[in-house]
Amino acid sequence: MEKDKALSIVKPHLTEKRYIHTIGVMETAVDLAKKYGYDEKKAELAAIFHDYAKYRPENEMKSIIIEQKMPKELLDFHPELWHAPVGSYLVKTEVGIEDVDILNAITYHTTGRPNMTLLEKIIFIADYIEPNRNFPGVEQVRDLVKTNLDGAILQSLKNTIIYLTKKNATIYPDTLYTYNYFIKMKE
Ligand code: DGI
Ligand code: FE
Ligand code: FE
Ligand code: FE
Repeated sequence: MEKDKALSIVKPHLTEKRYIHTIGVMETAVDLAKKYGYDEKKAELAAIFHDYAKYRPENEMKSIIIEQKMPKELLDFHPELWHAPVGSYLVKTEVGIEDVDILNAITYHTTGRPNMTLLEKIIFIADYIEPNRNFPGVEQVRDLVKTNLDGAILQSLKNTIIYLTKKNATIYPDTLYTYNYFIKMKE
């Protein structure tokens, strides 16, 4: 699918701010695909659709998680996590994107997972560092990504885990598994 077509499909599903974020993720993902040697068009498409389900009503997402037999555990954690796997499902069923690499990059863009593919890594970190983001520590991650993609992901996970613990939020197991995976890789 062409970029302009994809953007016109996703736009009505997003707020203005989220659409600007999506453009930022798209441009960052294409840059990273160039840098780390991945299909730029696939990275572009995955980025455009990564937050497709961000504004779906919680009850709709919940039904999809149950009906599609996604991990039930999701329902015990914050609904903010649901838009990633549900988005992947809706991008397949509503938009007609069948590419499993793209669908997995959408599914895992919020928590990551151990053994991420290059595309999953690109979308995960592009979502974190795109130019409109201003989390504490994002500059350090932007620097790291220039030389060390895995190191940048690990740092972003550390920042997210610290942020969640400060809020007394629960941490989804995949987030911790992903963190553990990248820590062990350094050993
Ligand atoms: O959708 P975006 O805002 O672009 O970014 P995202 O899909 O990475 O989701 C970000 C939100 O999800 C952010 O507020 C942090 C939260 N999050 C990430 N990992 C976890 C988490 N929330 C909980 N409760 N547990 C997690 O493990
Ligand atoms: Fe998201
Ligand atoms: Fe993210
Ligand atoms: Fe996002």
